[in-house]
Amino acid sequence: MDIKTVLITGATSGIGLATAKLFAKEGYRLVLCGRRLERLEALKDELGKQTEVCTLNFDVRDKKKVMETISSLIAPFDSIDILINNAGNAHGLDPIDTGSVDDWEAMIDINVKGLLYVSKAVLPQMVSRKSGHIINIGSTAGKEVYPKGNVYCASKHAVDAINQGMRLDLNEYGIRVGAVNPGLVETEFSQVRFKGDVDRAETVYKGYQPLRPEDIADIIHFVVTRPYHVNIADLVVMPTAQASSTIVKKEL
Ligand code: NDP
Ligand code: 8X3
Repeated sequence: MDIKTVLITGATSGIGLATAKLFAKEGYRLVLCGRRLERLEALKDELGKQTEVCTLNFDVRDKKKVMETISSLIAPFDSIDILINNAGNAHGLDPIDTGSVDDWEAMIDINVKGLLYVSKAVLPQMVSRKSGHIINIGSTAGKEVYPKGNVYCASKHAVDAINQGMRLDLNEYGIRVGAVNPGLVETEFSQVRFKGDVDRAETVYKGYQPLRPEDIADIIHFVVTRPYHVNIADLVVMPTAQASSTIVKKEL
């Protein structure tokens, strides 16, 4: 059987981690990326018992390192069939007039520019093979703007536009491009957004059943296992308790 190679950014936590675990169980060859080296090493030990695993340690903001690291991949990891552009976070939840410029820059540099750097590093091989699959992890925040979401929502609207642009420009090469846009998923996302304030982060997911990262991993797996003529172009998924970014039925 032809073993497919999947590169996942942000594999050290949350959605990326759950996706790495599911894909390892399903026998995919994995290239797992993140900044936290100790987590990457632990993952390689754990998932390496199930499949071939290679880890890449870089900050997606570091353009040079992204390019060098991905181009240094050797066989059998050097031919990426599926790219999951997942790395990203929100930083802060503040009105536009008081928001931190550092937070704004982090979100634009990571969620938008980082996604572009990784894609730029992987795309030439997909184009020359005339096959491949890119899954961009967007968000409901890329579909609607909510109060104090300003720049995070802007970064995810950019991902939405990049997803559409990639699909248009890569159409002639037969490359599949699609986005998965989740609503509220309980991961380390809110801990990062609130700079380590675990209590505040927990309140985001209290009083209802949020999505679990495994729910998104299942969906990503469904997306990649469709026959090649089927491209799930843009998928939005929310917890049943969530109707929009601001309407969540909570029982507190
Ligand atoms: P987590 O905080 O649990 O995971 C974020 C992942 O991104 C980590 O593995 C982290 O790894 C990686 N990452 C963050 N910054 C960088 C960086 N500068 N360079 C490299 N890797 C980085 O959050 P989620 O799993 O929830 O988030 C994953 C994606 O899903 C994000 O794009 C997020 O916007 C999106 N999303 C999340 C939702 C949610 O409610 N949780 C809903 C909708 C979309 P490390 O720190 O080791 O580098
Ligand atoms: C994460 C979901 O609603 O916190 O993208 O922006 S939300």
